[in-house]
Amino acid sequence: MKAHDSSPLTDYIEYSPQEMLQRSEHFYNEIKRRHSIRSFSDKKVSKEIIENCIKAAATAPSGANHQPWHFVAISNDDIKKQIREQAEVLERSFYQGRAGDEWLDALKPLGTDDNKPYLTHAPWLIAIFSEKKGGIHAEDKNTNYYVHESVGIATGFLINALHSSGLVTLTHTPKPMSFLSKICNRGENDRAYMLLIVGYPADDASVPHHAQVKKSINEVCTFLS
Ligand code: IYR
Repeated sequence: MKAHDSSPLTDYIEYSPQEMLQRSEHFYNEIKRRHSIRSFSDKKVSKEIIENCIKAAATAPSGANHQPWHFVAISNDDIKKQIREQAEVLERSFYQGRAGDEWLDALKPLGTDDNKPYLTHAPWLIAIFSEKKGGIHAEDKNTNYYVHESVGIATGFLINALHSSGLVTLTHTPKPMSFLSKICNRGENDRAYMLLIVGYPADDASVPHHAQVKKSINEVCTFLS
């Protein structure tokens, strides 16, 4: 490698192969309990928990370490109401024809429709934005690289952090999402990537059977050994 400033890796922990196997099994068992939830309780969640999860998300790898993301964490009732109203307008046109028959058929087993009560019931909405220009310092305006991949990885970290904290989430992508930039006061450089709904499940929360069908390891993975 070419000369560059660095410091020794001091926080790596090497586990024995046996412990590694146990940890990998444990992680799998934990993450497979994550489900997309569409019925939320209005029970409050502290800002500190959300902040820690966003701090975890923001450790994700990114193109040239530019960290091309911004998170807007919303617990304000008026703002949640605005988001719900505007999202439901878009969802109505989606379900009334814009989606097309094939897409609507694919969604039938999930039971979704244009009503999005969780947008006002859940204690937190986290709007995730990707940034076209940026850099390692927040004020930089250089080109960002692999923006979609980077923000996708950070979003995965965030979902995992929230799940590990004991919360449930829903990934929501009303289309087009530009209304979120306006409500959240994000400028031209930011593009809404996803809206995460975060909180406790309602007592009657359920998981569609369709969402429980997971492909087997042989279907999703090929080992070339
Ligand atoms: N955004 C719509 C539709 C929707 C689309 C997909 I692809 C899903 O996996 C689930 C829903 C909605 O939220 O209802």
